[in-house]
Amino acid sequence: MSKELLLNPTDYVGVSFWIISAAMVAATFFFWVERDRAEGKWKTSLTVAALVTGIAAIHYFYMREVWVITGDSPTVFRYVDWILTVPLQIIEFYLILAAIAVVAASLFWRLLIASVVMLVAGYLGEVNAANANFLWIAFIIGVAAWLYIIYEVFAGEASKINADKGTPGSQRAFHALRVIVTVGWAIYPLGYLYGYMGSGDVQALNIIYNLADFVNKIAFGVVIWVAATSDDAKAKPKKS
Ligand SMILES: *C/C=C(C)/C=C/C=C(C)/C=C/C1=C(C)CCCC1(C)C
Repeated sequence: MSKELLLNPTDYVGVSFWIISAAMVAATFFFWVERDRAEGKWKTSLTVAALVTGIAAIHYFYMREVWVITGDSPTVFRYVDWILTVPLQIIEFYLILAAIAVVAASLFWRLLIASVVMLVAGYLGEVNAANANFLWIAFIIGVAAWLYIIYEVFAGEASKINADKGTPGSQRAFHALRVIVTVGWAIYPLGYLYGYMGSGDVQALNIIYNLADFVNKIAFGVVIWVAATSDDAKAKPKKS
């Protein structure tokens, strides 16, 4: 990779950092303004959606610069972004449940700890990528933590609360968020596998992670926005 000071228009990875920076800023503005249209407790959910894309926008500016100047993966900035935004998304899940029922704080902590384990394992794997054994062990630990989160939202306490007490709006949001955590989040471990164990291609790794962030941060917020601004968001939750 040649060293550059300005974004080269033929550097498609660099351009993807740039376009996603703009999309993150635009999404932040959108969620922020649309907050006015949401009812009661949904307002906080839209605020958190805006925080996620806002934090990501700042990291994307930096990541683009690291990429353009060094030609290397901006691994540190990427994981600093994830360690801030993934827990915020866990808070989103929890807020949706808490809007409809009394939810044990321990559920929140279990999801939070699992997400931190997933990211710390992934980070250690990536910064020690020269060690193939370590790369695999980190991957397996990361995937195990991710599967635990999936279990919790499909079969555990979180899913039961939602099935029993949710309003149609909150249930739709919860279903869509489950799809994001399962299908959307799956892009990340696939990127890790392909980028380190498959092609060893730093460009592919960054394109895949960038695409994943675009989907998982912006679509995640849009799902919340749909629920927050739909008419039945105004409906009262069922009494248990
Ligand atoms: C906004 C950023 C998000 C939603 C980041 C999510 C990241 C993941 C779901 C990462 C998952 C990984 C594994 C499941 C295995 C180990 C490697 C990781 C960290 C890429």
